[in-house]
Amino acid sequence: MTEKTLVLIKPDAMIKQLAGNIISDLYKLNLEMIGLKLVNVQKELAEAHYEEHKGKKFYEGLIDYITGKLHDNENVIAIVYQGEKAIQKIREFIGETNPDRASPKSIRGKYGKVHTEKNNWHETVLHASDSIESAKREIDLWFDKKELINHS
Ligand code: 3AN
Repeated sequence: MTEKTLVLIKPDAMIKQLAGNIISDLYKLNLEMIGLKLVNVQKELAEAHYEEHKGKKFYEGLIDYITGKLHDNENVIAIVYQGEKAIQKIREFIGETNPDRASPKSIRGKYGKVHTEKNNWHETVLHASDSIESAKREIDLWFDKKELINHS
């Protein structure tokens, strides 16, 4: 089934200048890129994006992370991909949420980090939607319809 999904190249990846390598690797999944932009992430957007985690012990750290407070860089690259099994393909590519458990071949296995000194905060390099429903909600949050190619 053709799906759309949202990918965010997070502040840690941006500060480490990994964006080019990551996009290059993503081409290998044979998906179509239908939207891309650099976003200066404000608190409102971060809170809306991570609303399901509100109240969890890592929530405040997560908001600080995605708004760039932890890396002194609040810009992320947001990309929408479309294609057969796009959600599953990209989730496999990025690896498990905990970088210490992620496959060494995955992006989180290669570049992610668990900060034991900061309450086990997970530096996870990329965000990718985990279901059709969350992809729809997240794409609507991060993009205007007219910013996507061939939107329907
Ligand atoms: P994923 O990004 O794999 O979809 P979510 O949605 O459960 O994972 O979590 C969103 C983000 O919250 C993760 N990318 C990670 O940065 C952070 N996170 C999730 N679980 C934990 C945890 N147990 N401890 C610290 N940070 C976490």
